[in-house]
Amino acid sequence: MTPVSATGDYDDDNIFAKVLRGDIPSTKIYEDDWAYAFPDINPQAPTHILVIPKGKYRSWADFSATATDAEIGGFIRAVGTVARDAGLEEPGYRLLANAGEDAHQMVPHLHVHIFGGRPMGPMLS
Ligand code: DGP
Repeated sequence: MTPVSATGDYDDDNIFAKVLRGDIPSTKIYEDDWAYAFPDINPQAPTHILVIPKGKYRSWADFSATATDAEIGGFIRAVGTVARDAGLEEPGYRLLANAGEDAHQMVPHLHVHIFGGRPMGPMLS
């Protein structure tokens, strides 16, 4: 796979759209009206969870510009709930959302990574 742009039309055939539709199997960790969470297929930490909004957003750019306050609030609340429910509050965890090619966004559906279960080290590499 190659990195994707954070802008442009939403692609209904992206991998996470298929996960949301159930066309690609995933293990549900959390779901509510706004968000769905499942394990990353290529974990980079003992706990590595992806949280995605149910709406059709490529990245934070169009999410922040076009989503309703209820969607944004619901999604952010879901991210915190998933981290808390996973028992990551102590000793801590990292949230990451890649947007666009420089950030190496691979899937053009907004997603937040939750990493936990090991010391993360410096932020950027
Ligand atoms: P990013 O580089 O931020 O776009 O991360 C995309 C992540 O998505 C990457 O860590 C691997 C994960 N991923 C890709 N395809 C699948 C899939 O089919 N199932 C799951 N669970 N994760 C996937």
